[in-house]
Amino acid sequence: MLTSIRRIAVAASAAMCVALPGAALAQSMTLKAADVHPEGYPNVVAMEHLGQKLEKATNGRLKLQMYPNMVLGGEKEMIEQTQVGAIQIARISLGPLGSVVPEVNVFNMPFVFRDEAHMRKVIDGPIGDEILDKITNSSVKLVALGWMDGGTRNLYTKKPIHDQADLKGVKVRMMGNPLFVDTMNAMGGNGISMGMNELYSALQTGVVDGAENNPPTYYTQNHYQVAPYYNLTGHLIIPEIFVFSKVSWDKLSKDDQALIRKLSKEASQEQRKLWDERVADNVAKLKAAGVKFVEVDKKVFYDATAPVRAKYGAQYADLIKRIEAVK
Ligand code: BDP
Repeated sequence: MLTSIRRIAVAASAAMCVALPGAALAQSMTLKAADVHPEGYPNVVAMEHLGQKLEKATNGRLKLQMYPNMVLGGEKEMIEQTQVGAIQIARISLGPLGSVVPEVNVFNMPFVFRDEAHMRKVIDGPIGDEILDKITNSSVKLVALGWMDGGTRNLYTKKPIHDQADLKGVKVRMMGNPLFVDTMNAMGGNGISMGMNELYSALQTGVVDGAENNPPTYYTQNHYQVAPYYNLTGHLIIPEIFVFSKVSWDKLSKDDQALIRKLSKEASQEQRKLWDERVADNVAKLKAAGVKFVEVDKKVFYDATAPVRAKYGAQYADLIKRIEAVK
């Protein structure tokens, strides 16, 4: 008897939840998602799949419209548009985000991760969650939803590079964040900060002599055609992230927010799988196209960038110890 009364009470309160607050807050929305990468790139594919699942789960009430290939600008512009709610989801590198949320710069420091496996362990664990929360709890009006893989960034130029002396006078494009300009200057070159949307023509016209990125970006953006030496400096291993506009997030019901969070986890996992496949494929294509992969003694650049870690790392000393302790 008691049990059945309890059951009725539970059922009634559950029904009310659906009928009252849930229904009242159920928003219809088409989420604009932006990425600098083109269709078919792992990050773009994973985000499109998130959108398809979201549309299905909400019977079309929430949809996602993808704006790939820098059509909404570089990442600086994307961040700004997301902050004001003109874009709902921006998939960006943590690099430019570090200029607006300095707390995340700990991951943007040269050689902060031993290798990609180390980076993955860190972002998958409590430290990764803490950094996401730092973004969400900061004043920048962004909700950090999840990580994506960005592999290892290597230096590409018109001539082989082995040490600081080889980089003398070489202008290298870096992502928009003073930390990266300092990093390149410490490595021996001249760091020049610019968005990826300006880079191809800058390489062609000689405004810069080279840049640095992971194999899929280097290949996909055709930069290897202009700068065919891929020097394995491995100086930066920067995770990527996707963030939601806080202005738009606050318009969603708790249930919709929870659904988007769940699908975000799945998107991160899917991207990682696609990423590994893409790296292998694009490295093979770069080799077939005649790109020279130059072996570099990383220690040379690790030592050269010590002053950058000293300058930026002091404020994250404890966190850096915890990152190093992740095995
Ligand atoms: C790529 C990242 C992208 C950045 C780009 C860059 O995926 O988010 O915008 O590097 O260098 O690896 O700007």
